[in-house]
Amino acid sequence: MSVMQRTAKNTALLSSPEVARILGVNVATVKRWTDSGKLDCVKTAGGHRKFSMKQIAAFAKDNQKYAQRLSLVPLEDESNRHLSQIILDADFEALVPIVQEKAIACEQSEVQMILNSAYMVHQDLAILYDDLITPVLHRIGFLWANGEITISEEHLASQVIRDSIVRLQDVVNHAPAQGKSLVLTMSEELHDIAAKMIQHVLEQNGFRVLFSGPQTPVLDTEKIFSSLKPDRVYLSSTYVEDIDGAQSELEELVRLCQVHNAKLYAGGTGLNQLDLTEVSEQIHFLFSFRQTSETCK
Ligand code: B12
Repeated sequence: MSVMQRTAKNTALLSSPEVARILGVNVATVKRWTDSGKLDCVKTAGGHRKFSMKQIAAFAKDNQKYAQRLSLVPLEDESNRHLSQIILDADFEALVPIVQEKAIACEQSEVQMILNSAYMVHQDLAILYDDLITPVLHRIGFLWANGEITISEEHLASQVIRDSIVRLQDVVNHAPAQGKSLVLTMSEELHDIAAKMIQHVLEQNGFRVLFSGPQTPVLDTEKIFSSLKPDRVYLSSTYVEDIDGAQSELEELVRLCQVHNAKLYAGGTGLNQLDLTEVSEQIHFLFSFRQTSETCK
């Protein structure tokens, strides 16, 4: 199985032969480097050397000669060599159009491989979500609004992205669990990708998350508050059609959070449609996934 398939399959740890291929050396060299401490590895109970992408990235940083030929994706052609390099360089500006094209072409395993590799090298979901996934989704929305892709292409592409970020969770290192957060949208909301990303950022930071997903009937959540007792609530709102209905739901959420002593965070463009004057004191507004990550500190 190729490195690409393995990274796309969320196999977080690579074997010595795979690392040898990525670094362009033979297996004996990899073994020698690990024995001398030049290349970090973890050893399995059976004594086999295993490597995370982060360990390989650390090696590449200290050994520029090998960084030049580092290949996270198969080396067969020049475009893959380029892709490998921009992932390592965290060149998100260059990555965005590539991921967007692959999502529209429904190349799920390639999108997955890029996300997994980028995460394994950089280890920060909030950055990936702010600088890669959000711009990709915005571009997909723009192409649809401009009539350059059909609504069904937009559906397929956004589901490729959604699946990829969900599967990425298998390679994410989670801090030990603390606290309990409820992540929700309001009852008319079909957009749940931002909410998913909030869930992931919280989990990476060690929060246990109750994710109620799209179309949560907020007026019906009192029982959830009393039985599951979340200590934080994150509301994501992207699109509001029934303004009065959404306003009532927001006000009810503010009330429930006060009664049940839970902190309320909210973000998303849908909030721009609502009157926040009466409730702004009770809500912590968030504008990025980096900020969401900060709420965990
Ligand atoms: C994918 C998508 C869909 C998918 C959703 C799939 C899913 N499972 O989520 C489907 C196909 C279902 C869909 C349906 C619709 N969609 Co749509 N969709 C999109 C698209 C392409 C991406 C949305 C997304 O996830 N963006 C990524 C998130 C992260 O970005 P964001 O929403 O801008 O959020 C940012 C902030 O708001 C913040 N944020 C959001 N929530 C929160 C919460 C917290 C706590 C924090 C910290 C931050 C935060 O995070 C982002 C940071 O940059 C956008 C295009 C776009 N510009 O985003 C259109 C878009 C949102 N959709 C739009 C529309 C009009 C619709 C439909 C009405 C279409 C229709 N006629 O049926 C329906 C509405 C359904 C409904 N009732 O909700 C419009 C909304 C315009 C508006 N604001 O009024 C957009 C902008 C497209 C456009 N260019 O016109 N859509």
